[in-house]
Amino acid sequence: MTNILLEKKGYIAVATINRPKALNALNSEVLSDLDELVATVKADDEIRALVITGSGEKAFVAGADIGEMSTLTKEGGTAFGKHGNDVFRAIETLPIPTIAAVNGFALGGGCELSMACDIRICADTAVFGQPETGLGITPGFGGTQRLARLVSPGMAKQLIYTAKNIKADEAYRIGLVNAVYPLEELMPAAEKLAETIAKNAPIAVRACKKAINDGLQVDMDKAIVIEEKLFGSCFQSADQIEGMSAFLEKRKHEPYQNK
Ligand code: DAK
Repeated sequence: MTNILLEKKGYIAVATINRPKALNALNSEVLSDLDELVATVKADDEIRALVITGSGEKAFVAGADIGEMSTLTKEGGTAFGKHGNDVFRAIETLPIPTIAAVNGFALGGGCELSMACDIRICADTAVFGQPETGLGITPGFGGTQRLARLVSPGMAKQLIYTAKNIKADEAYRIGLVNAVYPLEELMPAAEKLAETIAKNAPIAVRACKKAINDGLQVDMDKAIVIEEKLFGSCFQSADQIEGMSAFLEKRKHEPYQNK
C-alpha cells in the first residue's frame, strides 16, 4: 500500500492513512489502498481489532481529493462515489471491531471514513464536518446516511446543509465521538481500547458486531432472531467453554484462542 502504513502490535493493528502533502485526502489511489487494507485485515486471523488514524498532527483525513474530483464527469463522479462507498461499506462490515482515532481534520470523506468505523475517539484538536454543499456536491461516501443514523437526523441535516465544521467538544456533545483526549494521549488510548477488546473472546466480539449492525437494519422481532442465532453460534467454541469453566472454577480464564 503506497499511502497506508499498517503496523501489527500483538492482536491489534494500526492503519495510518499517510498522504501528508494533501492532509491525507482520499484520492483513487488511497481508496485502492483501503481496498487492500480490508483484504489484508480480513485474511489475517491474528488481528482482533483495527485502529485507523491519519499521519501527522494536523489531519485524520481532510476529505476526498478535491483536485481529483474537480475534473470528474457525471459518470466519473458516480464511479468515484461508488469506489468510496464500496470500500467504506467493506470497512463497516469488517468482522472485527474498528476504532477511528481522529487526530485532526476529519472533513467530508474523512468524517465519513470515521463513521464507517465502529467507534470514534478523537484528539481535542479534531475538527469534524461535511463541507460538501459548500463545494457544490452532496456527501458522497455515505455521509448523509451514517451521520443521520449516528447523531439525530436534525443535527445531521444542520451539519450537512450548513457545511459548518464542529470542534471535538461539540462532536462529543452530539455523540459523534465517544471520548476526547489531548493529542498526545489519543493513540495510547486508542491502542488500549483495541487491546481491551482483543482480550475478549474474538468469536463473541465478532458475533456482537454482526448482531448490532445487522439488527439495526431490521425491526425488533427480526433483530432479536439475529441475536439468538449469533448467541447460539458461540456455544461449544473453545473460548466459550474456557470462559464459563474459569468462572465456575473461580479462576481467571486462559487467554482466548479465537477458537
Ligand atoms: N483535497 C485535496 N487536497 C487537499 C485537501 C483535499 N480535500 N485538503 C487539503 N489539501 C491540500 C491543500 O490543497 C494543500 O496542498 P498544497 O497547496 O500545499 O499543495 C495541503 O493539503 C495543505 O492544506 P492547506 O494549505 O489548505 O492547510 P490549512 O491548514 O490552511 O487548511 C483545511 C486545512 C483542512 C481547513 C483545508 O485544507 C481545507 O479546507 N481542505 C479541504 C477540506 C474539505 O473541503 N474537505 C471535503 C472535501 S469534499 C462524491 C464522492 C465523494 C465526496 C462527495 C461526493 N460523489 C462522487 C457523489 C466527498 C467529498 C469530500 O470529501
